[in-house]
Amino acid sequence: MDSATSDRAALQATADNGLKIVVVGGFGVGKTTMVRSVSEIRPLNTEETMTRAGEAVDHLDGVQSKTSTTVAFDFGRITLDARSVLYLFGAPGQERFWFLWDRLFSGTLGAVVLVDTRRLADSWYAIDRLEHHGTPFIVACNDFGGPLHTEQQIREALALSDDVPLVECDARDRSSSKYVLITLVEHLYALSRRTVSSTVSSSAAATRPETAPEKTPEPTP
Ligand SMILES: Nc1nc2c(ncn2[C@@H]2O[C@H](COP(=O)(O)OP(=O)(O)OP(=O)(O)O)[C@@H](O)[C@H]2O)c(=O)[nH]1
Ligand SMILES: [Mg+2]
Repeated sequence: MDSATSDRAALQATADNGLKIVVVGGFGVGKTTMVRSVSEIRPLNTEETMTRAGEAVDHLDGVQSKTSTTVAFDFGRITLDARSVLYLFGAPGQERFWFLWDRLFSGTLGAVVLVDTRRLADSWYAIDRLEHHGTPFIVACNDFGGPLHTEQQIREALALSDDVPLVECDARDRSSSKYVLITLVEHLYALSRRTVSSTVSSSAAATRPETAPEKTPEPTP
């Protein structure tokens, strides 16, 4: 098991605002790769070699070349500013580890659902769990050179509503992975602004008098 602690940028003492983000999705869609490419510290990975013993339970369709898999989670970190830090958790993708997801989602601000467009159905469960938890998410299609689908086809296949951002990325590329995280943070910001404005307008409606003030009669000429 490859585990490592930070060997680079130390966390500033002023960083007191930790924001938890989860990267989730089906088996082998590139979750560990994304956490690795974007983390400013050497990430903690829990990768284990895949053996023949797992052949009966692991679904290797489309990912036959995979030799290792995440057995717990990946962990990385990105400093946003002097006070705010993103903690990035990569979920394990194999079905036999899905029981860990619900714990991993606890306290999560938002999630990235990574998708391999050759295996769209493998992402359904992740979306289902996030919706169940009410965790906001965006969807990022990782570039495996899969079949070209239109945005509309992907939205239909994943039953995504129009307000869920859908982007393309290459998880191996740091700037591409950063772009995905920025899209998620912007989405969370937009959602929080929407919540604040709807709270303000509903409390304004609650304090408004129920009956309109009586009209003063028009003076007769
Ligand atoms: N072509 C291509 N390969 C990628 C990309 N991202 C990841 N890979 C490769 O896909 C394989 C699986 O990547 P991982 O990051 O281990 O996938 P994972 O989702 O963490 O896998 P599990 O934790 O086992 O579910 C690795 O060999 C990566 O090098 C990408 O954007 N394009
Ligand atoms: Mg992994």
